[in-house]
Amino acid sequence: DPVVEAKRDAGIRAADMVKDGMVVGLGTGSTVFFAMERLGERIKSEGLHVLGVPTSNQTAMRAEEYGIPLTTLTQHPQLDLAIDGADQVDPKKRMIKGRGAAHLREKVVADAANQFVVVIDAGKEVAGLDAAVPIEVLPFAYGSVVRRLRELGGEPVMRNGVKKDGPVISDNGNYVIDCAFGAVADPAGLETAINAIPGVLGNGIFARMTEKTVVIVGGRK
Ligand code: DER
Repeated sequence: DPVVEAKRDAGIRAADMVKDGMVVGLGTGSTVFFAMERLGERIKSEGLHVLGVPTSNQTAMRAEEYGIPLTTLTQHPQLDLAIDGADQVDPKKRMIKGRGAAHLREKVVADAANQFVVVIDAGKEVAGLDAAVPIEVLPFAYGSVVRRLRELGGEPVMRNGVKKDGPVISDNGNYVIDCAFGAVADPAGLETAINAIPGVLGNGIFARMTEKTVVIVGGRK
């Protein structure tokens, strides 16, 4: 499958940017897992010394499988780089993330990193961001947040489980809303406006870290 091969290529290239002794943010999703697999191989074959800060329970479990030692932001409040995937990336390296409902910790880890390495296949590249925005919401605040999102011009939809009835519960114990706004004309402005709503813990627009972002498109040098 050419998409899988592109994801693998991007992941390997990102993992090969890691230098001995680095502390690395580990994102969530199928593409970054290829980077983690490669890191595990490098630990075994080269004796690479690296520590990872995981952005989800799933990533923490994968890191254990691959033999990547883990640490925390308390131990390492600043990271050398973070490797993560994305759902949409525009020409200015602004992104929408959160398909995996891990975007709250992902943004914390990306913020803590000196460099943000995003690994994608070409299908994620868009001229303009227009995907529904994943938003992590305090369950207590669900009703009022829905109202505020509508006032912002959004169409909020609760993210329900597939193999679980009722709402998806994030690793942080919160709900996730997918909110469509159509074409997002001002990603940074919308990112801030959504986060200003009381009860919103975070959202999947990543528009404020483009300076330190490197995008690796699998299959393209
Ligand atoms: O949920 C997330 O933020 C993931 O990083 C997602 O955006 C990318 O997942 P993928 O690499 O499996 O497409």
